[in-house]
Amino acid sequence: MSQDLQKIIAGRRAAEFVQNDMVVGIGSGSTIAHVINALGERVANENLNIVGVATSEKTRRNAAQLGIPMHNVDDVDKIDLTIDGADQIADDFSAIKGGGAALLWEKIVAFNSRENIWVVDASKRVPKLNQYLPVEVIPYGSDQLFKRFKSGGFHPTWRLDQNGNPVRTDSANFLIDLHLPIIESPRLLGDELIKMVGVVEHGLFTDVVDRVIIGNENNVVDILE
Ligand code: DER
Repeated sequence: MSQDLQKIIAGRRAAEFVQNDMVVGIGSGSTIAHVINALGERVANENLNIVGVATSEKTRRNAAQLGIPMHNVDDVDKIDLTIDGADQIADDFSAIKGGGAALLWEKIVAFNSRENIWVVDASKRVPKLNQYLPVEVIPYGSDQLFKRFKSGGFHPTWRLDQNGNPVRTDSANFLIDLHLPIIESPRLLGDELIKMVGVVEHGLFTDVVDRVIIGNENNVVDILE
């Protein structure tokens, strides 16, 4: 089964966890696009009554175009359920997120949610986290921070757009991707990174997820944390 088919079946299964009258945090990325499509169909065909809270401007636009009412995170009392993707999910249910440049809003929405579901294709599951780690940084002083990452052995690269310019997040910050060997302790590394002056947030998500839905070769597998 292709990776995109795995994303589709996982995304549609995740959308089934959304109930009427929920405030739903809606993640970012290509897998979540299938969740948004499924929710849009339910709003149109079942009169599903929900309010969406976006984790990126792109998600806000896509969901609104499909008829999902979207509110800002500060305009709702609480988010009942957030459904998001991930770049990698380890056996201890820590994750690396931020491949889609939305990690800061994703983490804000996740930490203001009663329940979090991650939905991924099978390729995202790994024993331990070992892919590049996005870090969102304030532009002012970011060159100095980049040099500090380099001297600290974090093997940093700038997240650049197709024109070779630094990507700007929805909060107008830059992204520096760190290229590390296997991340043995995501919590310890996250605690180290967040203390560095100029770091806004990092893409290590620990102690967040309640349920992981994986599209695999056979069918969708629900795993409770
Ligand atoms: O940035 C993120 O964490 C997004 O959820 C995204 O990177 C997920 O990847 P996908 O496009 O394969 O769903």
